[in-house]
Amino acid sequence: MQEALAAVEAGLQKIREELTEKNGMDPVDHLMTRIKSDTSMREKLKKRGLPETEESALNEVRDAIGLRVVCGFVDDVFDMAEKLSEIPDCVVVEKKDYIHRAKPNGYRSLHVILRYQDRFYVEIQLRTISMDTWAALEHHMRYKKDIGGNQALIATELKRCADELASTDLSMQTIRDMIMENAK
Ligand code: 0O2
Repeated sequence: MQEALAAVEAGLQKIREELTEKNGMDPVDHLMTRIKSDTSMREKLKKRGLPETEESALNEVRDAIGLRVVCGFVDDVFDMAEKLSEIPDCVVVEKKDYIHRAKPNGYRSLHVILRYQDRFYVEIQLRTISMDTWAALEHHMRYKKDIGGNQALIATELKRCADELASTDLSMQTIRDMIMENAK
């Protein structure tokens, strides 16, 4: 698994360098990687009613190896995603675009599943800094067991924040486009 993670990370760095060279700006703010812990994998298999075997962990769960690419701007997310098929030994097997079609709770991100050397699935989550901030805070709050109060109001407010951040992302993209246009 470490080999697959390292290969995909190297592929992403190469794409990042190419786009930096082309656009004169680094598309990536930061990149995070993780291999799912044994406990977390067992919990996921149990939740899905799957046997807790290596076979299930490798073939039924597709995020044992995960990378998160956090970009400054929405266009950077899609520019990076478009090039993922260029990573050696990898095939894109699935794309879930929760940016153009956000989840009902407001979650936005682009998820791409790669298959490395026909052996491992690798999940890449690509999103902007704003989307990442919202996801991190929402995830943190979701796991607060003692969350009380008006659940419906909390969900509505979280969704409103996600939509406002998405609107800000679009404005920031427009500002960058104007700056780039002027710089030509
Ligand atoms: P963790 O702890 O982050 O790994 P699957 O991943 O196959 O079980 P699904 O729902 O088809 O299931 O996958 P999807 O929609 O691509 O989501 C996978 C991952 O995206 C999640 O992994 C989260 O990391 C993230 N995600 C999806 N929806 C939300 C959301 O509403 N809020 C936040 N904060 N993150 C989300 P895990 O395994 O659920 O969790």
